[in-house]
Amino acid sequence: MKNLNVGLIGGGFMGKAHSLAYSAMPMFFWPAPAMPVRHTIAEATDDLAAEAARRFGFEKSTADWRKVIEDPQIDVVDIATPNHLHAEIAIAAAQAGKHIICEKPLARTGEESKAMYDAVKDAGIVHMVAFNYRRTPAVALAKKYIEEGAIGRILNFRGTYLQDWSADPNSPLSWRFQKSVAGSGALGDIATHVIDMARYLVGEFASVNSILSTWIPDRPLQSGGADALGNVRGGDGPRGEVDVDDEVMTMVRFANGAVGSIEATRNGWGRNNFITFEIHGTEGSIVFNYERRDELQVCFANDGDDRRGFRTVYTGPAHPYGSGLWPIPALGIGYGETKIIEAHDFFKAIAEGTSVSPNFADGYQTALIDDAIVASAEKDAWVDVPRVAE
Ligand code: NAI
Ligand code: SOE
Repeated sequence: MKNLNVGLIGGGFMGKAHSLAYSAMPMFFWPAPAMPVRHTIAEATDDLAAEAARRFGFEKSTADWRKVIEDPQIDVVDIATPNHLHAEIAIAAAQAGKHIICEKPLARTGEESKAMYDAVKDAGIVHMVAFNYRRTPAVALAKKYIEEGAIGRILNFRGTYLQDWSADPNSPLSWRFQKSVAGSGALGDIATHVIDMARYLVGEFASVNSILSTWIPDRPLQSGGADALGNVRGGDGPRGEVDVDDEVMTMVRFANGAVGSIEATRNGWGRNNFITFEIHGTEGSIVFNYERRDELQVCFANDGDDRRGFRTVYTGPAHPYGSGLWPIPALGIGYGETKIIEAHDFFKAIAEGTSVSPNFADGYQTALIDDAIVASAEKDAWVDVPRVAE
């Protein structure tokens, strides 16, 4: 079992989640495909980097992410910074021959995403984009049922991602509200997770017809780079313009003939991490709600007329990733577990010299869908989605 040295760039929310995954992955999945070694962490300043190294268990720290890329001892570069840095770091890491896991959205635009995809293809390294929600066991179980034909041909996908952490106008103007940093708002930040699951479960998007809305046009300026996700409030000080969307709604035509809708907002009071989908097929239906993520609701048309209805399957050892997780269904799958599974599958691909999904091709395809949604909202019309060339 090989040791692989990780250089993690960004020690915020995702720095924490990824560090936890590297330490816990071998405890869940044993024998591990390879042992992640928390080698170097990069942060925006020396102090932040040193603190992050101590907190997250890294041997070394730096305020210059380029040092991570240049270090011949680093095998894996993990990009957990705000979105505007993803492309520059990933392209440099690919050119240095490092395996890369990059947080979502892959980049701010389709154009940036293409440059990243081209760089990893040329480098021949293992690459992954961190759409971790498809690794929730219940979502992977939905995929298994669909592939087995349990709900027949898919007719319709209805997906949501609803949150309320920025519904307060005094929630600050963090990097997530700045187009130059984030690229887009709820679209790139959260709708992309549902787009990823829709591609995973239903298939490629053919065209979209969309509405983007910005409900809160300005917010209090904040000091410091990290986004506290609404857990601090600005005061009466200066405010700055929000130049991204707060909400996205889109209708979807899938290439296989299915239709669908996706809605995402960060202004839905009372909603926290309300990622849901309902899928109707010719032979049954599947419903998932991340806020009850141990559960998958299923209804099969061939159940007798007198017993047809939704029933609940609690994921456990009999289901995807079950052998590595907890021994009894409904003990509780958490956000951390999705990241542990993600780390496992990424390290397995590196150890076996294979590829993993979702990868930069998937991240680029999702960015092309995002671009089409923006164009559709601007034109108030259906827009075709181009496909990433193989
Ligand atoms: P955050 O704001 O909590 O943390 C970002 C960190 O990056 C901050 O600590 C900041 O100081 C650091 N940073 C900024 N410039 C840097 C530089 N030049 N070098 C090194 N570090 C630098 O942000 P968060 O929530 O961790 O988001 C990071 C990325 O992860 C984003 O792309 C976001 O979209 C994605 N994300 C994905 C999630 C998922 O469920 N897959 C959940 C949350 C975020
Ligand atoms: C904020 O909307 C956020 O942290 C997103 O950036 C993540 O991708 C999502 O999983 C949780 O919410």
